[in-house]
Amino acid sequence: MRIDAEFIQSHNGKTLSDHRESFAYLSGKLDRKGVDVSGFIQKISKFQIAIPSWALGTGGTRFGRFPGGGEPRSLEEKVDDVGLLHALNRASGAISLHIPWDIPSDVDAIKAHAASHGLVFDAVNSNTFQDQPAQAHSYKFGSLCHTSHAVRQQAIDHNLEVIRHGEALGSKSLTVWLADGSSFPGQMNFRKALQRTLDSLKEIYAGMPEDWKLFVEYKPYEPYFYSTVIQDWGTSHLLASELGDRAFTLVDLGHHLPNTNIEQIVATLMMRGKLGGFHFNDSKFGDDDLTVGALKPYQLFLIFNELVEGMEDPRSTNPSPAWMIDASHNLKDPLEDLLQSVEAIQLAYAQALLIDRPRLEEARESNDPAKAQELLQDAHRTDVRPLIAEARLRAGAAIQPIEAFRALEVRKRLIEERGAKSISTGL
Ligand code: LRH
Ligand code: MN
Repeated sequence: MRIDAEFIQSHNGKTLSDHRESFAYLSGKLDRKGVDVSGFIQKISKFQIAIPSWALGTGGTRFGRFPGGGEPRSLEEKVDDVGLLHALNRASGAISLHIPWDIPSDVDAIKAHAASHGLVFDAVNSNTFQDQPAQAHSYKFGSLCHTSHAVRQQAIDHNLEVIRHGEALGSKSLTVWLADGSSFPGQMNFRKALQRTLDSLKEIYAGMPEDWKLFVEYKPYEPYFYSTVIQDWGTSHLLASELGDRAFTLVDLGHHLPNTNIEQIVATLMMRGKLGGFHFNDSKFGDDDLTVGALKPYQLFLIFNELVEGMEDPRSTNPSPAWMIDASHNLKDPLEDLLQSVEAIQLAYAQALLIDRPRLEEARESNDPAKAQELLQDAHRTDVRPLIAEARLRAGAAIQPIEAFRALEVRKRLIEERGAKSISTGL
C-alpha cells in the first residue's frame, strides 16, 4: 500500500487555513524574538529519524500479545510500512534492521524498494540474545562474555555477518546490545566477563569497514536480574574508549534505573565525543518501550537541550548522533504509535532550538537558577506544533499525520491486503 500525494494534498486542504493562522501567529512571535523561522524549519526537515524494523507489528510481554492484524509479513512489507510513515511526516527517512529477523533475500531488490519510498538503511542490529534453530552453541549463559571460546567465536562471527549484510544495504553502523549477565550472586566472574566482552568486541571492531561506526548499547537489567555485563553508560564508554575512534555509546532512554539524570549522561558523552546515537522511547518503571514523550516530555526536552548545545558547539568533536526509535507497541496501532513518537522527538528538538542560549549561559554563570528555569520553560512552554506541521507541509507530507492515517483507513486496508492474523517478526 502507498499513500499518494493527491490524497495528502486533499486531506491537508481541510486544515490548511487553521494551520496557516497558527503558523503565522507563531512565526510572527518568533520573528520578533529574532528567531530565523525558515532556517529553523530547514533544521527540522533535515532531522530524519530511523524506524526500527522490529516495531512494525504488535509487541507483547510474557503475559500476552494482542496482534491487531495487517502486520508486515516480510522485509518488503516492513519497508512499505516505513514508507507509509515517511509519506505522512517526511521525517522517517530511514529503517534500522535487526538480524536475523530481517535478512534480505534479494539485496538489490530491497534497496531499490526502499529507495522508491525515499528510505535508506540506518544502523543494523545484531542478535546474540536468542538461539536460532540451526545454531551450534546456546547463548543461555551469554555470548561475547561466555566462558566458552566456541560460544564467543560464534557470537563474533554473527556480528561480522551482520556487518556484511549492512554493508550490502549501504548501512554505516552496527549496534551491539548484549543481554549478557547473571541472575544470581556468585554466578559470574565480573572481571573475566568484561575482559572477554572487550576482547570479543575488538575482533568485531577490526572487522568493520573503515567508514563504519560501532554503537555499544548499555542496559542495567533484563533478561538477567542480578548483573548485566554492559550495565551502564560508564561501562559502555569504557569499552568504546578501549575499542577506538569509531566506537561510541548508544543511549536507549529506557535503559536507566529510576530517576537517572539522562541529560547529564548525554552532556558527558558529547563532551567526550563518544555519543553515537539514541534509541528513543519512554518509560515509567523499566524498559517499557512506550511512545516517546508519552510520560516524560520535559526530560526529553532537557536531553535535546544538551544535544543542541553540543551540536551547535563549534569545538565539539562528537559526530552527528544516530536518531533511532526503539519501542514496542502492546496496545496502540504500531504505525500510529510511531507517528506519535516521531512528532514528540521533533517537538523536543524544536523547543530546544528555541532556548535563548546566551542568556541561559549568563544566568548559569551568575548562579541565577530561577532565571535559567524561566528561559528553559519559556522554550518548553512554546507550542511549536505549527512549525513542525509547516515543515511537513513544505515537504509534501500531512499537516496532521494521524488524522490522515485514520481518514485513509490504512490499518483496515492493510488487514484486507495481509489478513487479520498476519504476524510481523520482531519482539
Ligand atoms: C534491548 C533493546 C535493544 C534491541 C532490542 C530490540 O532492550 O533495547 O536495542 O536489540 O531492544
Ligand atoms: Mn534499544
